[in-house]
Amino acid sequence: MTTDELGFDPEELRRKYRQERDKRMRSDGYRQYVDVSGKFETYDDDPYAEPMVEREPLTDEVDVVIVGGGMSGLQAGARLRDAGIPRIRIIDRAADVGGTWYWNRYPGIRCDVDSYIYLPLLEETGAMPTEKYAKGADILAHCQRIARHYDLYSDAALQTRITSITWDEDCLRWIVRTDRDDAMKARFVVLGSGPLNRPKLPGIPGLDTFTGHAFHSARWDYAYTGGDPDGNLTGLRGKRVGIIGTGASCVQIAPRVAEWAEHLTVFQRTPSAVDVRDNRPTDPEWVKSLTPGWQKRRMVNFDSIMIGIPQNEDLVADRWTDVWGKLAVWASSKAAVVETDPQALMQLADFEKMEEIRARVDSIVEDPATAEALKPYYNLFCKRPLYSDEFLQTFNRPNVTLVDTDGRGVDRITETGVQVGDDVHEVDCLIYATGFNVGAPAYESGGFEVFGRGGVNLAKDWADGVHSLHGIYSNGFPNMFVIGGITQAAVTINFPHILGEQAAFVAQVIKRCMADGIAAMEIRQEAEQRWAEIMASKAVDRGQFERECTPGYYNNEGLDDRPSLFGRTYGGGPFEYLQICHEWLATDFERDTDLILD
Ligand code: N01
Repeated sequence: MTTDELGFDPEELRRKYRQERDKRMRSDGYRQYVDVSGKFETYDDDPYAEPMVEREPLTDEVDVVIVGGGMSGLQAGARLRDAGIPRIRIIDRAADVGGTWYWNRYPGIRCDVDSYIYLPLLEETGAMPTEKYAKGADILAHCQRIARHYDLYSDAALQTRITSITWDEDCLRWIVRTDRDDAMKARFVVLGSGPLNRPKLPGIPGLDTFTGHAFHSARWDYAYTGGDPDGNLTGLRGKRVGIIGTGASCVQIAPRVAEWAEHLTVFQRTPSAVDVRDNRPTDPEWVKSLTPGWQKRRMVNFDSIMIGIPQNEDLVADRWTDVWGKLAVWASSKAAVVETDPQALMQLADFEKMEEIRARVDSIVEDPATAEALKPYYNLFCKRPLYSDEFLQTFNRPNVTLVDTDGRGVDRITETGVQVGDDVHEVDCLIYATGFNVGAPAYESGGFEVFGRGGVNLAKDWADGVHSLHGIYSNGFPNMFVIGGITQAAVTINFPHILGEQAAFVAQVIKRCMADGIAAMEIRQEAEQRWAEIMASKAVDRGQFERECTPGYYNNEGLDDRPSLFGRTYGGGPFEYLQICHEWLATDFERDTDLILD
């Protein structure tokens, strides 16, 4: 097809994408970021908690300790309750359950996945979100609802930071130690601390010299800004505010801050792809039409479309599924007549989609230079696609400035502001919307150590790569299960769906062990070896795609030789993965495990 017929020049776009990527490549990769520890540990303080409730150290024994009260831990708790397990203890350093939705309470926060599939256990708890894209506060409330419904609060240990989890070979129990001097015993441990747990700061020179007020977006300081997640940020009146980072968090924060700050400056390294959100209230007629099992069907329908399995109906019908619909249209279009290579066809469809997103910037942002700077030049799935009907509009306000760093990032933080090139932009308040150490294993993001059989340290044991069966069970660590570990498991855009399925598998295993008097179950090395071979045979070569991408956490910041975030997952997709897990439990559990009876 000609450039005129396509409406864009693929070669010119390819050249431009590479040029933009090359500007952003840096030799330090992930090392450019700083953890919220040491001299930056106050960035990790909990701004939401009431004063800590004193309690005696726990030295009792429970059936299961669940590490983390987020979407993994809550679903594990729910499924374990369904399985009739009596003593379940969720441990979380937060003062409540909710995980990512406990910590992230910034103004404007919402989920950008359809709430009717994102919020788990809706039918079980009799809940229904009020909007297609739920507010963060509503998701947190739903997490609390799950905890109440399944009685997960009564034995929970909140505001409790685990320091170590050690397998005691004499009593065949895990000993869980915490910063509250607890030394409790647990027959089983479920690690579910989530991949978006640990905030990261940019390693910008002068980070520690700023004398104004600064915080990370995942620890919003309402004591300073006033207001709540709906806005009303009266504390920002008369203040000059800077936001560093233009990912999913900033896209939601900036419109609210702009309403209250005297001036907002947004510092951008790479523009996000921001598509239409089109949020709407839940239709009561649609709710009446639902029949039992509707949520699971909707989840499966969404995930199917997202991995290219044709469906008669698109139940979610949003911008996520629209992209894949578009690819299908392309596959049957006249472009397909001249271009039969599916990857080349996909690339053309991606170019078209991104042209649409760039045209949207022009149609909204009035200042041409600002509009140009806000246009993303990379393939759609190089970074997480975003959805907002307010973010781009924010740059038309007189009190908002975009400082585009042309891919370099901010040069320096000074005592009073942010330096880009020769200009210092003075600010009173600086908000780091710079994301998380995505995909860090539970022990790393949770800041504790795990010692398995023979005192083996999990961090050292996995230093050269995770060894597991299904990303859930690991040799050397009996009675321990990982939920949401990503590596060697499957992922979907609707992440809670996979977490829920993994939770159900783990609950089945624990139920079986308890019913059959199995004191310890440990996966055999041969089983891990077999899984590693299956993983290798199913590996999808994302190398070419990811090398062409602008750097980010999806592609190890563009340079690492380690497998990327998605490169570490099961390549056959979520449905194959779930079927394998099911079949393994039904047929191969005994072959693949060493069991010690009570
Ligand atoms: O973080 P991010 P986030 N100078 O890592 C920039 C989920 N989530 O908190 O792109 C200047 O996406 C960095 O620039 P660049 C979701 O999975 C979901 O926004 O690396 N800027 C980038 O713009 C999401 O993906 C929801 O060039 C610097 C930003 O910081 C994940 O959480 C809402 C810089 C970090 O963006 C994380 O999102 C919120 C520097 N030196 C979050 N260093 C919803 O469901 C880094 N940056 C809606």
